[in-house]
Amino acid sequence: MASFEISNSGLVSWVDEMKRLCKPDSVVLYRGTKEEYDRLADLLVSVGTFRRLNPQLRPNSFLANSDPADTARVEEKTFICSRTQDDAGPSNNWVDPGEMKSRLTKLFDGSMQGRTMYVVPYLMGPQGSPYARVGVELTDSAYVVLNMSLIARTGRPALDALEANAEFVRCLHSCGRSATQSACYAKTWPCDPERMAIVHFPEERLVWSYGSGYGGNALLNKKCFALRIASCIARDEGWLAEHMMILSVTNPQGRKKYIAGAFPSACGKTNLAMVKSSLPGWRVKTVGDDIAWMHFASDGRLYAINPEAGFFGVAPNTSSSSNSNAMATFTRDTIFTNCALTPDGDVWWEGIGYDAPAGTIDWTKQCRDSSETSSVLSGCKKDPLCHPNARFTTSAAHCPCMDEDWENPNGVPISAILFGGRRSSTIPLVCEARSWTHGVFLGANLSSETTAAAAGQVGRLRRDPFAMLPFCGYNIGDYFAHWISMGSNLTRKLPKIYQVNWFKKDSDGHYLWPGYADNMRVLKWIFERCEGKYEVRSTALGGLPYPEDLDAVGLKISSTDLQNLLTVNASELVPEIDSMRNHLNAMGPRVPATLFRELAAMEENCART
Ligand code: GTP
Ligand code: SPV
Ligand code: MN
Repeated sequence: MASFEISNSGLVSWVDEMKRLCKPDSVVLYRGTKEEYDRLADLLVSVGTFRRLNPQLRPNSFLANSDPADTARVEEKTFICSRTQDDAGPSNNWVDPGEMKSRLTKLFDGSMQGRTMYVVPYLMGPQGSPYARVGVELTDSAYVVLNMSLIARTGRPALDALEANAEFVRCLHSCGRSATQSACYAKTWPCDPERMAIVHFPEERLVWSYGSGYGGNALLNKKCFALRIASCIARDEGWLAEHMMILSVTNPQGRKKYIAGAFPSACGKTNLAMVKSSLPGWRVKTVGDDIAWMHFASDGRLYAINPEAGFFGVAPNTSSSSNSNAMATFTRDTIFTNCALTPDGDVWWEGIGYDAPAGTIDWTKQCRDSSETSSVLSGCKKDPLCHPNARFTTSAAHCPCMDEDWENPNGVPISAILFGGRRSSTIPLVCEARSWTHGVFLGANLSSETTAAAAGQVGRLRRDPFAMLPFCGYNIGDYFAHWISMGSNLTRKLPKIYQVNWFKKDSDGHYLWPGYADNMRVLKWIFERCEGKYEVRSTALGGLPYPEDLDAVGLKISSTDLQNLLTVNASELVPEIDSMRNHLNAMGPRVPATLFRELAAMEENCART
């Protein structure tokens, strides 16, 4: 370790200990330089994990195709091993930390043999921000190193902080090794699907992840640190670590407001954060697309930083018409995972806006033997060519719509908070909470039809409180109480809270709302509500816009459909209330009584209308 020239004694001894456990062939410090990035990318090309895309079409970009058994977060294999089961709460898998350590020690023992252990220091948050935090990931995956290098601030800023003996979150990751994995995938995408375990020890600010090389299972800075561990730190220190995008809206007069929004995985955060306004004179810019760390400052306002430095975004359905800013961001220097490959060496996915050229190879065909060389023609095969959770990994530096203040060390002041999910019925396009506590009630009951971002069934309705069900690192009842307490200081200027739903469907199963650029119309109404404009129509769910107040100029939608979007139907609310009650009960005895009072009030309101 002396060759690392790092004096942080905690880091030196931890790396030594983990090296003795995992037994890598060598240990390499990643300093975040372009030379190291290029060298590792070349290495991944040489072993077949990466395919270099056509440099004329997509300079310095790569396609990786994962083992089909390792394509998304594995929630059943994710654990919060706090000292007591009560502290993990009813929404998390829990095993006694001592027992889990001894189980995992067996898996990590020698797991890096024949591989390099990379030491990746990174900073979460803008350089110089008092709210930024340091993490170090030890990983045997060069793919992980390169992804982290695009989405986090690796190298210098973190090394400087470590030299100054900063505290850091320890993240250990190994792809592991499965006896049953096919030889070709074992070479290009090592993993151990049968024994995957993504494990958090919150009191120790420690993460151990074994057996998966994909996304949030392996890029431990993201969900593991910035949400699960950070939510525990935030509870202890009085701030919020949230699964939220952050954007700015500027009106035609040049006034700007910042809005944060929690939507479950693959429910529209990236698209909203980068949205191109459909309304003349209105402009949206991006601060972050997935995670917000928020604190109340001395002026009483809530400020947010984006702890990340890039995007790990959903590829399918990203097109020049749905998200041209994302398309412009990943024109170069990007890692694509589980997309299809065109014959001219570019990526393709369903919903990219044009047909797959003849000879396009689907995401599973990357690793093949001589008998399996078939290329797939668009339309000849039922299965999608691109995996539904295929992703692009790219740096915010290339994004054309970043807000001027996205790296402001103090963060940006939040005027409104949105909660949204995929609900084909019941939930209107937008609805305003009556108070902070009512907003917390709406957040605590947030629900969505499940998506491909997590392994398991897609399209099943589930409650996903604050879009944090898979990411809250402690007892969810305590988390609700923490949110309520954040709003109980009367000197604070609290953001307004809204529930939104871009996904309501008509009886034929078509989306009622065009979404994407037209979501600007909802942002405009919210922006102007924050300035005291308009009245709301009071319903059992909250305050709805009067249809004439929602800017519909140029909107191609019938007045019946608009009416449908801006209505809450009492007959739908009755089962909704039952489902909310079941959910709050299932979240255990630590759910604050206030939330049950909100539920009772809603039930009364519903009975009256
Ligand atoms: P994570 O990265 O998993 O946290 O997802 P996310 O919340 O950032 O979701 P993202 O913006 O990537 O969107 C996921 C999927 O929803 C994509 O296929 C989008 O095209 C689709 N989507 C996003 N916004 C809208 C919308 O307004 N309407 C409709 N119909 N689909 C949308
Ligand atoms: C999510 O699932 O919410 C993501 C992708 O943002 S992952 O990083 O894999 O968790
Ligand atoms: Mn996410």
